[in-house]
Amino acid sequence: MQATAEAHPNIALVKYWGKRDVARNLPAVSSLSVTLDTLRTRMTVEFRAGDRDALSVNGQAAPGMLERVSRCLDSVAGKERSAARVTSDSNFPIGAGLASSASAFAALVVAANAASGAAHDRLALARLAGAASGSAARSLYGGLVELDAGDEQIDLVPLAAADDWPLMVVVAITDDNTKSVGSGDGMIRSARTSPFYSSWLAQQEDDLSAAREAVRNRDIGRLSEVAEHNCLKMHSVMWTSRPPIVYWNSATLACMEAIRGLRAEGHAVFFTIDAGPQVKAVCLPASVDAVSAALAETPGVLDILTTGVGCGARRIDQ
Ligand code: 2P0
Repeated sequence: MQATAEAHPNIALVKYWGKRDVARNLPAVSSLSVTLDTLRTRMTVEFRAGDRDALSVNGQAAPGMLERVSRCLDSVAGKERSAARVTSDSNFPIGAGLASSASAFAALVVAANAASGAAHDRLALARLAGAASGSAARSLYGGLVELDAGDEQIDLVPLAAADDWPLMVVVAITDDNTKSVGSGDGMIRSARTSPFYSSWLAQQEDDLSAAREAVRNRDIGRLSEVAEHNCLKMHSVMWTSRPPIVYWNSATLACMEAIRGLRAEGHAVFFTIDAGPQVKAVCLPASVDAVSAALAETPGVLDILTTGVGCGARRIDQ
């Protein structure tokens, strides 16, 4: 009745921003991501006697997140399940635009599936994780993966395994506080108020097909162009929402400049930025030392995390 799973966050290179069905948490657009390696969430789920679920995150009770976790447990183990004690531990800042909800819900569904004996397959678990947090569906898979928004339900398509293309990701932490606007609320606001939202939706398929082809050809130059453009479009939608959603700070911009400078020197590197002020630089292994050094000395950068490409969520206590 107890199981522990581990999952890694993923970073979208073609972003998910917008929901077509808020109640079912279905994305309005497909997306394409890379699963990280060094960053991880470990989640233990224990079903036991009692009438209340309990959640501890990094050693502290987390009642504010419990309802979402309980709903996700219901979806995996059924509403008639026993009460659960859930213990989550992440080795990176949570709620700061580093996709902590992706690794958390991916690990949660795998642990709950094993602890309850529910026997859902990986795709079914990805759909259940996605209902809790859209990006979490992608962390069920390793390497580079596409989330197809589908008609009725999402689909997940692995494009390259973790060791098929040894990309590196350098994360520049510019602020480790919790973000002011959560992604879910931000997406709903953007869909209602940004005049650019409809263009964002209309262009996504073109970006996806370009990125898919770049991955197929292991063409980092092409991936760089489409990923930076797609990221800036998503942030343009955020900035033009009412009230505006601005996740960047001055160090975010300084990191973007540093990455452009590295590229001008011949390094294969590009940036992407999510719902937070951190900058993720994606590069080839030959450039990782130069990228880490340049970002570490960029004004306003508090810390650097370096990671390769990781595997999908899995049980780790067997
Ligand atoms: C992404 N983000 O594709 C985009 C880019 C943030 C910016 O997916 O509302 O926390 O729980 O489905 O999964 C963050 O979204 O949102 C996200 P919900 P989630 O990675």
